[in-house]
Amino acid sequence: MKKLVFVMAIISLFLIAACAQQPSVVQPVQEAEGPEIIVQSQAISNNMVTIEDVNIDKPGYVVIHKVVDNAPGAVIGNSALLNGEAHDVEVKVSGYENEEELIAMLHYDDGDNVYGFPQDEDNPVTANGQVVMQKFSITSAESPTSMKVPAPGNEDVEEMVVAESEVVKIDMTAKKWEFEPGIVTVKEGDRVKLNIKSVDVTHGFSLPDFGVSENLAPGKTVTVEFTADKKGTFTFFCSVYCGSGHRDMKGTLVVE
Ligand SMILES: [Cu+2]
Repeated sequence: MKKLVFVMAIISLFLIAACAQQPSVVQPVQEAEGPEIIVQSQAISNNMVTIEDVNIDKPGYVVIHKVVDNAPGAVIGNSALLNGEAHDVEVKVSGYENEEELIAMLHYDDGDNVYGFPQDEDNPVTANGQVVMQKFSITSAESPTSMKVPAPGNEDVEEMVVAESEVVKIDMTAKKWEFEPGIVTVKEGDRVKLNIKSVDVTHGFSLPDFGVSENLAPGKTVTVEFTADKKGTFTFFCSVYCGSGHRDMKGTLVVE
């Protein structure tokens, strides 16, 4: 009899253990629509591109690329996204032209809340094996960044634009013998962060009007920071001899 009680006790213990290990009820995962991005070709002003619809399954970014050889090229702007859907997301861009084709692409944030790729692992979002991106065009712009000239007698507008200063992060590539983008447009008062990567040999990045001079070792991303505290058009250039085209390796910073 004692033995039977003992056996029963053991069996109950097993039963209790089995119950305890039963996984808590798993909710069927809501079948979310996959990540997507919808953007129309558009006329833009104030350097703002509007993305009609986005859907992303983790926090990330909508990133605007230039189109180079029919593929995504340099990044000219990004905006952070929360997990989920969003509509009419505005992205500040710099260095585009009228009629230019651009690509809007989704990237995930790697957890540091700062966009960077590939030096930061904010990788493109893929769905069904494809990068989630869409090409669109700037149909016309009131004031393309690369050609903006302050209109005389339009000071009010200029001042309103200047009021919204912020940190502007721009990814730039240095290679024989150009900087991409070659024209960077910011607003007076902006804190500018340039993430510059040389993709071939050692170059330099010199912007003497803002006291900036850095060496760019190949394959490394160097961040250059300055405050655009004066309006005007300034030249930046390669300061490390890099071959026959070195003297022409320059670009323009426009501070509006
Ligand atoms: Cu050079």
